[in-house]
Amino acid sequence: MVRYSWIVPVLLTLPALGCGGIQDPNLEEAGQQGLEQVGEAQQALVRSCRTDLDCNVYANCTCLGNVCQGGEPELCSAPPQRACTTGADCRSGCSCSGGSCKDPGGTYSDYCAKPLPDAYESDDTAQTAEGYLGTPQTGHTFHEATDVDWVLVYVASAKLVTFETYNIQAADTVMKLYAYNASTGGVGALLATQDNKCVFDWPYDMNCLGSKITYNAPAQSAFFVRIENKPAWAANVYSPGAPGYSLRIF
Ligand SMILES: [Ca+2]
Ligand SMILES: [Ca+2]
Ligand SMILES: [Ca+2]
Repeated sequence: MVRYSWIVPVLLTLPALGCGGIQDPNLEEAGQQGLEQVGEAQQALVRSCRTDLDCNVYANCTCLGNVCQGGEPELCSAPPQRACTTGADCRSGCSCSGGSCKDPGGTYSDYCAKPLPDAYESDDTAQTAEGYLGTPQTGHTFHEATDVDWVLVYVASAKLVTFETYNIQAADTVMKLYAYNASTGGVGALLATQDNKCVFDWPYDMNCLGSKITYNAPAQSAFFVRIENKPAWAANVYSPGAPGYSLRIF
């Protein structure tokens, strides 16, 4: 009996391990479950990427092997917080607090981190297309990964018309040109589709990822132009500058 007298004091000094604790009948199983939970949590923290811009650049995270890495997982998995000075800098339903856009509960959210829609939104359908008024439309953005932009243009006299996206900012536009159906007021035939206006090869010029269509337009005709961002990744809609382009029709 004497030789086991040290056991009780040692047990009393161990930290409490919670319900079950050291008496858990199946420690191995419990440990495995804990490991899986940690794995799931880590998996949820991984943010996939194609470029550094898809990662939280404010936390010095970079895109390595299509995963944001380089700092704390919690930081590199999160999009950068959207900086603001007033609530007007934030999305609807978000507020400006401590210099960044937060949700109504005062915490970070993906939605609040995204940039505001551009001045032409909402223009996601032909029915809500923005009219082209004769001067270039600058400052278009893809504020959401799913954003598409529709523009309606009227051509008074017959001419060879050029439809072009330019000033490409981290975007890769694809343009579709549709006839305007005068009898329905909606979308007519698809006339042309164009991705890159020049070969995107060394020396790399982002503007080659813009699109350009030329079309012989008859007098008093109208056209819908649909522009989308080719990358299907959520990507750099979170970046300080959303993917962007300008549109000119001449
Ligand atoms: Ca847009
Ligand atoms: Ca849009
Ligand atoms: Ca393109």
